[in-house]
Amino acid sequence: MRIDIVTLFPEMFAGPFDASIIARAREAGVLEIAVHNPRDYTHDRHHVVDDYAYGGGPGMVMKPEPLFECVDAVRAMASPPGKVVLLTPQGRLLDHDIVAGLAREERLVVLCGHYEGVDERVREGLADDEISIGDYVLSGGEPAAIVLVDAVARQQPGVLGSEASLEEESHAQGLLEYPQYTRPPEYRGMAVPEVLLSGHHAEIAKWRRRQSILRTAARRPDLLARAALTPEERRLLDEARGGP
Ligand code: 6GU
Repeated sequence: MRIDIVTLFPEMFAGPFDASIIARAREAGVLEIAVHNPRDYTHDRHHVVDDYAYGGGPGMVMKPEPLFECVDAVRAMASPPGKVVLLTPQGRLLDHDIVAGLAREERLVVLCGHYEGVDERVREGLADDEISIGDYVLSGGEPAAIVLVDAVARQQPGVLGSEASLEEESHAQGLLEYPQYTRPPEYRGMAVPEVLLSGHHAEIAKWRRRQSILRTAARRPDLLARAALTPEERRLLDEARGGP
């Protein structure tokens, strides 16, 4: 998969893309990342990328021409042209299903918004999709692009140790992760649950599944509506809630 990032701050990506999972995906050849600056696609002496808002008001707006010209040039650098994703707090909220969908694309072009926003014609005539990473405002789309690239990179085949770990992961199942422990068996008076030390794999799997369900009910009840639970697991939940 190839991801092209269009940003006024290419330097923000140097660290994050050279470590951990993203670096591993790039080294494995399953992910190619290129970063581009729309400022390089201006034609005036001062390389102006923003301007005052028509109608007045505080803050600057990203001009359409550098973004359109940059994206045109970037799309011509490789094929397929790729879906253009605008990162904006007005986008649809990123979740596992959106990540899984984007991860199946052969190519993405990711636009990082800045200043008070981008000229509306960028949404209208350039963006195929608009995504937000949460209900708070970032200074720009760059941290969101790093989040998106990380989430998409770990879905690429061969990036995680085993393919099984992807399906087991939190959110892939619509549930939160079960509690994890490593050595020592007791630390500062806190003991590892006995079942995990028992070596009974079926019992361990049962305990983990139960913990996932109870933890999701306690912390993220909104997720449970969509989780695939057996009738028995639904009963466990009702019991935990003090229901029938
Ligand atoms: Cl994608 N961009 C900005 N600027 N703020 C955000 C965001 C994106 N997602 C959440 N807040």
